Amino acid sequence: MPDRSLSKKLFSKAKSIIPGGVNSPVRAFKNVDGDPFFVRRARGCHIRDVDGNELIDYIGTWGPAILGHAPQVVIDAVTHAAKEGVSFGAPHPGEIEMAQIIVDWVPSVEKVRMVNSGTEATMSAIRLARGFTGRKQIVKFDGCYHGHADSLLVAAGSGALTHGEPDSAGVPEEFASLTTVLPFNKPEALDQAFAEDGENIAAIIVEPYPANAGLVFPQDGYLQKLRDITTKYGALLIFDEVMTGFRVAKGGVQELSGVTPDLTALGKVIGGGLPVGAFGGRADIMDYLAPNGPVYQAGTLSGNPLAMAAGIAQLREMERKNGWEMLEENGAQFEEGVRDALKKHGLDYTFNRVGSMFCLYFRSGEILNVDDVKESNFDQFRRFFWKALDEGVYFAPSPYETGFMSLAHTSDDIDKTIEITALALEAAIG
Ligand code: KE4
Repeated sequence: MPDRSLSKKLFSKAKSIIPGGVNSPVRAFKNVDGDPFFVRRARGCHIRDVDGNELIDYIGTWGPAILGHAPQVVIDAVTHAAKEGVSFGAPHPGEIEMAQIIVDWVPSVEKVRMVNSGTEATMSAIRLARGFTGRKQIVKFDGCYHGHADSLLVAAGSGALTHGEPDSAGVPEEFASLTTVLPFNKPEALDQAFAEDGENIAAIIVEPYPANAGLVFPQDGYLQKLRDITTKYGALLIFDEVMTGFRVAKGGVQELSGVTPDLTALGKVIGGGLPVGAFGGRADIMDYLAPNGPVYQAGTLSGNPLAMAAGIAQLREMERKNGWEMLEENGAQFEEGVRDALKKHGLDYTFNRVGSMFCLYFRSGEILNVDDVKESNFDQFRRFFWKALDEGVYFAPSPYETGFMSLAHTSDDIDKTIEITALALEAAIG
């Protein structure tokens, strides 16, 4: 059993001055009934905690570390940029270079605005959609997470298609009622919602591959259905590609699926680990944003030179190495090993993967949406998580999260992970 005594001491201190001891809830390990470790250092695919325990990391700071932690190209770029200044609050060339990459790589994006988080990106995209269409209602899907803006912290209403109810204290029901929450992968629910309310719907926002309920895939034709029904009713389609953007493909899910949204929210990978988000799309919609148009949106640190330098360095390195091919190779090696381990234990559990994103569900059968995820065996998941961690592999501390691989995961790291995954499965099933 690894020594985590210093982490425990730090966590106790942290809890006295930081709510829950963390700056983001998922880090508190509540979903696995334990205390988090504290990180001393992260390089490549490895994390070292403050007690000196080495871990192979499959979270990658929730997606940004696509090259691995602290890649040299990012360190060099940030170091160089910092010598010129760390924040200007004024336009600088790095913003144009970043915008050009996004416009060139992401099919839907003709113009883009930088922000400082995925939440800001989706929140701003929603406001822009409402401003552009003059409509109020937003449609989202149960199990999809788009950050913590009030309009998006909304749970499915009591009735199947009633307007949403707050999913957090502090969100007024008046706000929540302007968000309709539907089940994902249920086209009939879409038809009914739009038949009843279509002329009031400003936009659908969707994670095209929902990755906050594990990793869920749209059934054939479902994304096209979202595209068709929003076009038919004059609503906008917003893809939240904060997780999938630049990861599942150079141009994200919209490149893989051929379905082009009107707006796209981005984040994580484009910051190289520094705080960044972005939202972009059709020029005629984006030009509704201040200072051109009537929809206000702003940010002191938006387009920050260090964050731009980090993101540009990371994206250019992915392009130079054709990183997406390598991520697919890594992912395929890992998937083969996990499926072998499952077979050895006589388990037909569902393992979903796209490129370097994956989720092992502790249940069998197709996962269509979050209702299916709720049928998983969470006790087995928790035993699996802790045994893997004790043996040196850090998987997501929640059954509702997706795992991430990076270019820094070597074949040996993956083989070692597969051995540990087999041990963790043994512990899971007892
Ligand atoms: P941030 O505001 O956390 O940068 O991004 C919000 C967001 C938006 N859209 C999607 C699809 C997301 O997955 C996220 C945030 N992802 C979570 C992990 N599932 C971040 C981890 C955390 O909350 O600490």
